[in-house]
Amino acid sequence: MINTNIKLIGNPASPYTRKMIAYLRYKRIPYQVIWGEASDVLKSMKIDPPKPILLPVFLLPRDGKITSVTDSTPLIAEFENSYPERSVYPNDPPLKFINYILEDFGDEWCTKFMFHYRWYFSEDADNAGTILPVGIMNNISDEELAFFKDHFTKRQVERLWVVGSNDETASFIDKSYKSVLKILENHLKIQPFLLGSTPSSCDFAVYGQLTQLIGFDPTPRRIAHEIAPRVIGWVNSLEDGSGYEDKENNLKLSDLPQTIHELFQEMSSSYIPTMVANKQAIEQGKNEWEIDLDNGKWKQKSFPYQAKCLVWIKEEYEKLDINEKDEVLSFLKLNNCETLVV
Ligand SMILES: N[C@@H](CCC(=O)N[C@@H](CS)C(=O)NCC(=O)O)C(=O)O
Repeated sequence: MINTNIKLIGNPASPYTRKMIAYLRYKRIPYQVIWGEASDVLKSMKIDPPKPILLPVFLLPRDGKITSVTDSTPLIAEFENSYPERSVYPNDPPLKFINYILEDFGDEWCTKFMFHYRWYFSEDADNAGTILPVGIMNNISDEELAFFKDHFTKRQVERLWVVGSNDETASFIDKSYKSVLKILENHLKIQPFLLGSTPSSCDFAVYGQLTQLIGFDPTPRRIAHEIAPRVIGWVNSLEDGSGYEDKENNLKLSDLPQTIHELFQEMSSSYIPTMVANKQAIEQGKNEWEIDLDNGKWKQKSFPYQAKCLVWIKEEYEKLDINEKDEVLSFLKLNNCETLVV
């Protein structure tokens, strides 16, 4: 039998790996996960690594040859083309655009919660340092584990400032995490997924980060248990949505409940100003930047990838017709988010 399963290399503690596995399961696309250190796995398969090597790494045919590729959002877009059944995109173009923003919010802002809580407090860093190495190679000796724990922990703690987690931003990140959880908790009282009664790609993005925050790292897990039980239920079941009914998402942007407006209001004081400031810093050739936010200062290293995310958001916006743009712009303006597209 010819094996046509899609292969990916990942780590259970990688939020983007979890995003993509949950997506593939929901879509009922056959796949095989290779748990491992991507560079070693690729070397053993004689496949050139992607640049940079980020998780998960997919092995997909390109120009007739199996090639390593990364980046979850465009990969979902590619799979949606090849596997149109059980679409994770809303049919209404303005809502599809809102989904695109929320997917990016999950990938680029919620990941700051994840990285911060994983490595900022010693209890969490100790947990991650121990479990990360055994997550992909559990038959290592105590000495090897001690070596990898030390190596991983040092490397990641040193990189905290890259995502903007530091003593000045810690309480801002904590407030934003709690606020997002409370909004999602209220939202899930009204509908089962972010954009209606069927999962969209943004569900999988936010889900991916939350698998870690509520299932792996002790501090954010405790917080979620205190304030957001429905969010925990949502994450646990979205892990395998293969049995969810086939339903098209025919919701319109104008049907969105107040809770999604609240989520955008939260984003207007966190995700959006930091994405915009980061892009400006990149354009001005600055290596790092800082801005004043409502609840404190934000400081981080300039991140070229996130500047590109903003360009892609604008490209998606440009695909809308004039009436659709108007509708989206009124929604964004209502929630102070228009700087994302203007
Ligand atoms: N935009 C990428 C981000 C993937 C990503 O950042 N993956 C992390 C792990 S979850 C990674 O591989 N980081 C490399 C490192 O920490 O060295 C996506 O959506 O797939």
